[in-house]
Amino acid sequence: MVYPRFLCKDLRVFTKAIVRPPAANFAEGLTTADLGVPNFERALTQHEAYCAALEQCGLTVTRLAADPRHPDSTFVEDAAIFFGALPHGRVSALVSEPARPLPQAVLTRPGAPSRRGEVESMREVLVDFAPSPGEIQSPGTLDGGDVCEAGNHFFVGLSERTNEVGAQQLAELLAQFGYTSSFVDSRGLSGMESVPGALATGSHLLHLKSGLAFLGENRLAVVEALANRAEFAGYDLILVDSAEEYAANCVLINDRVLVAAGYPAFESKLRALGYQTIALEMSEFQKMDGGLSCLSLRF
Ligand code: CIR
Repeated sequence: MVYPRFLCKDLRVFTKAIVRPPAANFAEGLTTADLGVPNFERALTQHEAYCAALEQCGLTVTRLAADPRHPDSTFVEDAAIFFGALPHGRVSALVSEPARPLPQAVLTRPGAPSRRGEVESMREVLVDFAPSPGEIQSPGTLDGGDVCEAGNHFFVGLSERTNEVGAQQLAELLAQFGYTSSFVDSRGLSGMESVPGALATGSHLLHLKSGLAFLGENRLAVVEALANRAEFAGYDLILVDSAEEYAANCVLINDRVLVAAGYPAFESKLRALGYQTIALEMSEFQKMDGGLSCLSLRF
């Protein structure tokens, strides 16, 4: 039997997403990008288009209230991680068992002190979705942007935001649910060029998922700086051209892939492989070092 792409055994089926629109003081968040000050109205418009795309992918979207106490709080992905409750076997679960298990979640401990308060707001939100979340504890730090689910394996980036203690705590929590993990040290990467499509950070990856995305079917989109890592041996790599590095942060949701608009070579590669893409304008979030994945929690 041939299953549609979104029922492939290494893929999760997503039904919900949590987002938080940017607050009016969004430009006061952290950034290393030298791309100018974001325009708030344009950011709201881009965020609304992003939510519409999630709905187009079949997700029910919960929109939280904007939170001006935390200017980076629109990047909800960094405050929590969601994963399935069971080791996968998702196809058989879907085909034969209509009842779906509750999602599991972990509250993170963001590496940037200015973002730690976002977790307390997220704790209140999770009550409705994953009532007993695990939690990263001090001295561990971990940002959701460093956590890349690839079927029943997780790649966890060691970055300026995520330390070994936090990564190890997450690996232990995930192992309780049958997932394996490996760590990918993305600190000190260099060689990325300062061209418009290069990562906003210019010379380094803020998070692992700034340069890596899992696209199901054993495929990873990767920037050149990560392409030769032993951790990714055995995967089919879709290389993101150096002029289009920002596009690596794409998001597979059921049978579609959200991609940043303006990166035609990468989008063409995906389409040639049979993916249906939805291109979204991200300019205002890119100015704050944000990418597509960080604007939502999907489960
Ligand atoms: C920060 O520096 O924390 C935010 N301005 C951007 C976070 C982007 N998050 C992500 O890529 N997961």
